[in-house]
Amino acid sequence: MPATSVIGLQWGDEAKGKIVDLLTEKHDIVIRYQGGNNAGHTVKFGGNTYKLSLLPTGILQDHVKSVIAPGVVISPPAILKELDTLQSGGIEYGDRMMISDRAHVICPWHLLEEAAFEASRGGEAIGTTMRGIGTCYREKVGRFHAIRMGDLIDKDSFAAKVKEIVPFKQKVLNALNPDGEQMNADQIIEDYSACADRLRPMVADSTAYLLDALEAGKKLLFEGAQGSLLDVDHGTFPYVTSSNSSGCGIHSGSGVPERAIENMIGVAKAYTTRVGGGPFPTELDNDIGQKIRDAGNEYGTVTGRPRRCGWLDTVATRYSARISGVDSVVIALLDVLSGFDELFICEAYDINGTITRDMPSRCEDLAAAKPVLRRIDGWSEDITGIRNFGDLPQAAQEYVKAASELIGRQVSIVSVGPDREQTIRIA
Ligand code: 2SA
Ligand code: MG
Repeated sequence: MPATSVIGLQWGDEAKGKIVDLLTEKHDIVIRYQGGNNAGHTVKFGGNTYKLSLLPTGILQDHVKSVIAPGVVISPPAILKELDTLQSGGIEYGDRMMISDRAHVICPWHLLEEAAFEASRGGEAIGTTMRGIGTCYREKVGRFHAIRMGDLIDKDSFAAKVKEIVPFKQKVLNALNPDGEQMNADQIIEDYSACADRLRPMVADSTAYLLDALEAGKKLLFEGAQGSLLDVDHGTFPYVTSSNSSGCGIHSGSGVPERAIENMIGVAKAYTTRVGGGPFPTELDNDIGQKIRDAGNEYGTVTGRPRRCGWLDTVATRYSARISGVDSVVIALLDVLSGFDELFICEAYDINGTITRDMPSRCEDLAAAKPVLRRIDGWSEDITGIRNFGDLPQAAQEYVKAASELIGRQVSIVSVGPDREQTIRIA
């Protein structure tokens, strides 16, 4: 089995980090291929909690090489801060970190522009993480004023680019906000060049490396960030992130052919969360939603924002599983649903009187969608210590079976807590 991939089937935060960490043991290389430090992965083991943002989860295990592929956008100060935090927590990364020279660089103007754009949208704001993700990707796709890691580590070329870009960007920013921050090109060159000096040994042609590794029989693990419904092409546009966060982004973001992936694993929470704006048909803006938020500690890993919570939506997760060709599904955080009298799973949408199981393409239609709900008995037992599917309360087993049937995929793992051991494998 040359390559495995783990992707989120919802709007992110599906507990992909835990699943990637579990699978890492049997892999040689873990790859991030899209997104940037907007992602937040929490991994717990050995009594420690590690919060990762831009770094692949593989960085936590000694035998693994971690690769940041061309499709990722990189903030040099943020990646160094993350590496330093890990090192002070006892994780030695040494030469286990590789960053593609093709990956694009997030620069200070990207953050300033994003703040101005989001403010100008008022109530229609996307609710981004404000990390300059979308504005950096816009430059890449626009092929104008873009800087890649290969440019960053070339001192003269980088300085020349910054000197050209900063006055141009300042004019745009001043037009948007005359009282806004004034950038200092020399300071940016100095700060980023200091970062470049530390990052240079890690920057390489990751595409050639991965293709060679594949031919040599190494085992690759692709780690998705955010969730499929935030995919810029297939998600709930415009309330999405700016990369292909479904399985569709693996090939374009890494340069590794799609056919190398033999196992596509989709991760879904037993309920749904969303952070940021945009329609959310099964949202529970009430005490039940609050109870889920409290039990699941549903707050953004990066921004600390409370996540919106709701019932499991299998119109959305089925769609995600189909577009990415998911082989099996992980149902995560099932333990959070203990203690409810009854539970509901959305099996279809009622959009202005039309019942559908297909995901609408327009946000206006998704906003109008009323969930058609299937009622399932709840259970009261604490299930965090259970390790066999048959030992789960009957109602919890029924819940997982209903989810599997409605998503249309077999469930291979049920997660009942954040620790590695709190995992139920289903053959
Ligand atoms: P952006 O910053 O341009 O990617 O924001 C666009 C939308 O994508 C959402 N988004 C996320 N949703 C869930 N989790 C994410 N990562 C962090 C986490 C988020 C946090 O793990 O908790 O800490 O707030 C993530 N990253 C981006 C974002 O909310 C916008 O809706
Ligand atoms: Mg997260």
